[in-house]
Amino acid sequence: MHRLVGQYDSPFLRRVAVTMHYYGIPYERDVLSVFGNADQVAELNPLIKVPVLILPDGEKVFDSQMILDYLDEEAGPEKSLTPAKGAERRAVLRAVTIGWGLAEKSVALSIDKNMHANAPSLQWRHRVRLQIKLCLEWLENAADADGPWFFGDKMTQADITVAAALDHVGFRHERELDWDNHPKLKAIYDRATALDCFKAVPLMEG
Ligand SMILES: N[C@@H](CCC(=O)N[C@@H](CS)C(=O)NCC(=O)O)C(=O)O
Repeated sequence: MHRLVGQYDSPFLRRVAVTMHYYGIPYERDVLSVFGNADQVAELNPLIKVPVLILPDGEKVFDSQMILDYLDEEAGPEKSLTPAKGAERRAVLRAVTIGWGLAEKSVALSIDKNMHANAPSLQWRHRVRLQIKLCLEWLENAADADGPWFFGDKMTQADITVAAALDHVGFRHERELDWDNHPKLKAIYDRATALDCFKAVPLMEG
């Protein structure tokens, strides 16, 4: 059995978990916190980050992008949410990179609010907020005008990654996300989070 290490409040872990449900790859979870259980996480990943996926033979795969690469291979080319090659692959990975980066900035802002509440760097926070804003604008502009998914008729990893990132921004930094300015993203978010694979992985601490 695969073991997925981390908490469901991580947008990185969630995009992995949603993808595993979508591909029908079962897993058990080790609910470790990167702060509360830092020593245990460090034994699995020297970066002290989650998610970590432990394969049935004990191999450890970390960084969500590398885990998704492994899962795509397991799912096979017919079912893979990431096209195998060429311009189509690059387009999906480009959108995934911005969605993944949006998640990174959203998590960074949360950590900053928690750890530096008494001594915030306003200059740094301003920069992260700008990065979040620009990523949201980029994604809104890049999404297919007619939908229903980011790249039209076929759901891809872009939809899952972007929806997981939007969930985190909306949950942790509500005022950074004005849905009225992002109608295409709102439609993709609503459609993605209504899927069974998403509902199986609720955003929660733990
Ligand atoms: N690039 C990594 C980012 C993972 C990441 O930053 N996870 C957060 C939890 S949401 C974490 O472990 N943070 C601890 C830290 O950065 O020290 C990935 O995509 O897996």
